[in-house]
Amino acid sequence: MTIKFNQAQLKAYFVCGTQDIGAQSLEQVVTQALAAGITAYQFRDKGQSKLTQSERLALGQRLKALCAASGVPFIVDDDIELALALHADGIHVGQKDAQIEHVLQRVGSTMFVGLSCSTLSEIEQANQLNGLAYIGSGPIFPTTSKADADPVVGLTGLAQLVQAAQVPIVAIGGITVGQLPAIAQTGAAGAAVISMLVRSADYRHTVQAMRLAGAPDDN
Ligand code: TZP
Ligand code: MG
Repeated sequence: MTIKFNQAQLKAYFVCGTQDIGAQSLEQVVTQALAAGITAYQFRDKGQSKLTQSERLALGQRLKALCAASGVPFIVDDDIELALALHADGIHVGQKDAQIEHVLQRVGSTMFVGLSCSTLSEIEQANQLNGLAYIGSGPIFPTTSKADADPVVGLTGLAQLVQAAQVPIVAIGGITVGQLPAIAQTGAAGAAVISMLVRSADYRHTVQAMRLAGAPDDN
């Protein structure tokens, strides 16, 4: 059974692939993140990943099962075929990835769809789409986790994107615990992070800070 989208899932959105964690096990990292209370997990295995497609499929199956056991949506970055093979709950696509209209048409009835938008014109185009669940906007601050990241959006820029968008926005890129209140102030539904969590010495404390930022959720 797939997990349906709701906005509270954007509160503590963890993005991670093997390229982000050195020699650690991704299953162990995701297990810890789930135990700490993340509200969504995105399997983004790309860039410096050393996995073959069949290894990615096998690992993805195990990660999907871990998420399902915690009732947390499992979202695949970018790869429609992988998302379908894994019966993912959601797929996230960037502006440079597959055509969003095509993605919505192909998988929109079986999983929820998120799209990256970092400019007002991208938001305006996204507002024309039918069935988009959420938008990911960033990088809000400089990031070392994405080589081809767009120019920094900043907090003022984020607030403008949130104002313009017709679906909830999750902020991403260079977010630290200290910035969570300012992110929430923009009206963003939550934060999506790589480094803040994988470099944290205390996952529970970090995830709690994400969940407590902004309006209270119902968890
Ligand atoms: N998209 C925009 S910035 C980014 C992605 C995937 C990387 C976010 O990683 P970090 O470590 O939280 O800055
Ligand atoms: Mg992408």
